[in-house]
Amino acid sequence: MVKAVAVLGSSEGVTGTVYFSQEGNGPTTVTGSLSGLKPGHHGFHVHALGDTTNGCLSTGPHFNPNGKEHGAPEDESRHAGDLGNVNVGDDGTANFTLTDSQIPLTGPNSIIGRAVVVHADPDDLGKGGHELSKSTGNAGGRVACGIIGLQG
Ligand SMILES: [Cu+2]
Ligand SMILES: [Zn+2]
Repeated sequence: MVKAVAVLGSSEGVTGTVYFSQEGNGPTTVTGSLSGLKPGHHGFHVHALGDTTNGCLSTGPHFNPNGKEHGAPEDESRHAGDLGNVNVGDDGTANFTLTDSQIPLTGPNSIIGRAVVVHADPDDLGKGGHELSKSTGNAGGRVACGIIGLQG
């Protein structure tokens, strides 16, 4: 079992923790809790870089080792980092668990040392018809992020 964690923060008061675990070559389980967000859907992705020297802006584009277009987690064609949306309740918090097969914690496409990013707006999953739909899901600004590091 390989485990990882990202502690999210932002200048806008958003906080959270996202845990990752993977057994062998199986899918990765992602369990997160976030607070301080506006209610509704927020795009949630793994971005390519674990660099926050200029805040969440420095984390680069969506992690995309296979050169695909942006999509939904269940789509055949998607960025590996496309984890869809998290749904934030009226109290500004979200608690969620998902499993995904494109974000391993070992091997050449490992997400260790990259970043998780929460966006201001919903991810349209590539289907919004906006000029950014096929690259970012038009999910707006980056309101919180954290670097994914190994956990014991
Ligand atoms: Cu993103
Ligand atoms: Zn994407």
